[in-house]
Amino acid sequence: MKRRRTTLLGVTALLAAALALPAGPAGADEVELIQNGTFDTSSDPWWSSAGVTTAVEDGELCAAIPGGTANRWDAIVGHNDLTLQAGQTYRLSFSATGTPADHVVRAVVGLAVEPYDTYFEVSPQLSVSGNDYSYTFTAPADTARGQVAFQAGGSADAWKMCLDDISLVGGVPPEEYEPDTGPRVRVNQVAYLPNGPKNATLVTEATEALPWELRNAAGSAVARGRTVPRGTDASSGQNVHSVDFGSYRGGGKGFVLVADGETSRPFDISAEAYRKLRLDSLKFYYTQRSGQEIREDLRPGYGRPAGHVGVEPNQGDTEVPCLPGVCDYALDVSGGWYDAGDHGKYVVNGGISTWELLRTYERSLYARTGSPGALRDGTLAIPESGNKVPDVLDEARWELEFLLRMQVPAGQPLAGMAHHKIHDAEWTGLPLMPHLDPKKRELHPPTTTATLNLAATAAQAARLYKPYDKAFARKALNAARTAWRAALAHPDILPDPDDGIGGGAYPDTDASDEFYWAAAQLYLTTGDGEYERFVLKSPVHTADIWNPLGFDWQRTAAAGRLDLATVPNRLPGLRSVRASVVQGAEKYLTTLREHPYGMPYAPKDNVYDWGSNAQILNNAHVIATAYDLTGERRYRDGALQSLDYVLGRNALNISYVTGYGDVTSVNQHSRWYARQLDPSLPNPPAGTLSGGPNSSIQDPVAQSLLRGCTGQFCYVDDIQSWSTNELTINWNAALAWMASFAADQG
Ligand code: 9MR
Repeated sequence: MKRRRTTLLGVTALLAAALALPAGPAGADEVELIQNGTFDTSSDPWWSSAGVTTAVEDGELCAAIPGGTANRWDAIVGHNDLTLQAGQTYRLSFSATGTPADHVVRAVVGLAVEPYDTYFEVSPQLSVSGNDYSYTFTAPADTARGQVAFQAGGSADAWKMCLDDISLVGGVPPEEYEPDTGPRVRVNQVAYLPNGPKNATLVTEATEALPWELRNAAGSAVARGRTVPRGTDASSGQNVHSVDFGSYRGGGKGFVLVADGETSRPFDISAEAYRKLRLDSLKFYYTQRSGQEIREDLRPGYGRPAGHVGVEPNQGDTEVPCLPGVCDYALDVSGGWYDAGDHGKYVVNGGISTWELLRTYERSLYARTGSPGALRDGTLAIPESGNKVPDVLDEARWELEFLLRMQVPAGQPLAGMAHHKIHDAEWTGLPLMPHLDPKKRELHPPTTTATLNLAATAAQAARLYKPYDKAFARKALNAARTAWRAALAHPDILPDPDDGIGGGAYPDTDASDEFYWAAAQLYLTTGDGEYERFVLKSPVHTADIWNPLGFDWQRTAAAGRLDLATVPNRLPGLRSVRASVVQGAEKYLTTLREHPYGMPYAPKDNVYDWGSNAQILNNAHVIATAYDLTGERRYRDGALQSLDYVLGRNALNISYVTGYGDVTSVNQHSRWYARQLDPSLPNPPAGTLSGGPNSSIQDPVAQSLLRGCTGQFCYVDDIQSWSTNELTINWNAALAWMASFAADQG
């Protein structure tokens, strides 16, 4: 041990509050697991990986890290044979220096043996003068083969890392995580529309109405009123009041709302931000593209080489075999969008994402407030801009071409079906740029649900691309019809819920909603009696599909119903189809009115779903569609008000859209927007939605910080919290549709 004066950096800002808490109950049961973390005379039992030389220097363990390695785990200093207990809380602490400065070390506690599970990890950037680091986590499993490892590879140049006072203590009290939620007046931190609803929430102990004041950028009060006490909000556990300042019709930037001695974060009253968000939320897709270089001139700060085109170390998506025993051909399944923060590409999920983007475009053609020009050629700064095709269609086509490639070729068993997904044979760590992913890529078995996702979106594409590319429209329609017939012939080949190694499973136990969706799209495009009869006979057609959670990649009936209600067609009983959408909207409006945070989401038992932000936006989408159908203002206002929640009017006082609001999500789980792990990488681009609160907290970071969390609080903006803070193509599609709707109301 060397004596040094350092600052305790703690776990980054997010745990700062916890560190300020008094020490736990006497620490009597605390047990040190590390043998020799002080390096007074020797480095035993620490080991280092090949290429790393270590020496004890001045009471520290110093390691010469070679340059020119690709991954963090290419240069390791570690300690094995640790026994960890599931559910037990541990504190990992150490001090470290890095010379030259700014190199990153990935400190991992996990399994020392296959499958090398990570129980906890953190990646601080080291300084020359050194810092002390301390973190608390809860072990998710029992093992006697645990390990602490400091992974220091992945740097072009050689550097030196010195470690000291390494400690792993068991039996510590669990972390008390207290998020910094800022001022108690909660507003949409981005913008309210001048002619739209304006609502806010005040968190307070007060039970009687309080005065509020709206102030403009100059600090003058421009409106006043009184709050409405709402009691305890179940979704947050807080006592709250609501504020309605909708009677104010002025506009401008930099307003604040003041109540109970607190001043909200600033916001605009303007439609401008929504016109920008409409485009940014759609621009998100270009940077998710696989199989193509991302051009720095089109996305400054986000340029990168093409991923998975067969250039080493990638194995490429141009000739991908099936999992052993599934098929004996290989397919070119290059292109498409990466699903999320991983490098997988899934037909189920690619489907709903493509549908919602195409519906954003189709709404612009038919809705009373639609503005087709807003999505015209040249709006999204993509390589196809300038080809006279609306950019949103060019972007969606990138995915559609991939979906078509996933179809089983004629002459093969299950011809016409679609493979469920293609992804790595094993999960990879973070960060990892797409072009550096070395893992084997594999096609997974065809499923009925994937096949119907293909049928639905290819049929929808056939009508929308016809004016621009007749040959592509024909090709898409043929593929859709083929897929439809294949699905009818194999109606119950459902995805294996356990097929989740190296990629998501996207399981589903019921394909009747996918059948309905595909039949509806085929009918809307062709008018054929076969599809019409199927739609009319399907029990899904008349079922109440408007459940509290809303629609998503697994619950796709709405993707049929909403289009039947809004895309011109002559289906018998069309009136009741439209009426059913309005009934759904009424349900969600009732939820919204009863909710002190003004959102159309109140899941059963307050269990927030994985990706709750998108569920909320999709419920708002249903309300907005009721406005498109009826022109009634309450639906328009309800849909707009729902956006407030996602943009800051929430218990955490955070905007879940990067770049939109004063305090926003920026560390969404992604292998390439991994700035939190590697400062040379960017955060996600502006207009990226985070999944948001998820009561089931499946990842270790959420499990160590959020155990026992209430609804809205089940979220942390940490890159390793993949169950609360990922980005995905389907969630951004929900944002894009709603942003486009809002922009049209300006
Ligand atoms: O969004 C998906 C969520 O609804 C599921 O509950 C979860 C577990 O199956 O998977 C989510 O999807 C992930 C997918 O499996 C892999 N890519 C990232 C997706 C977002 O987290």
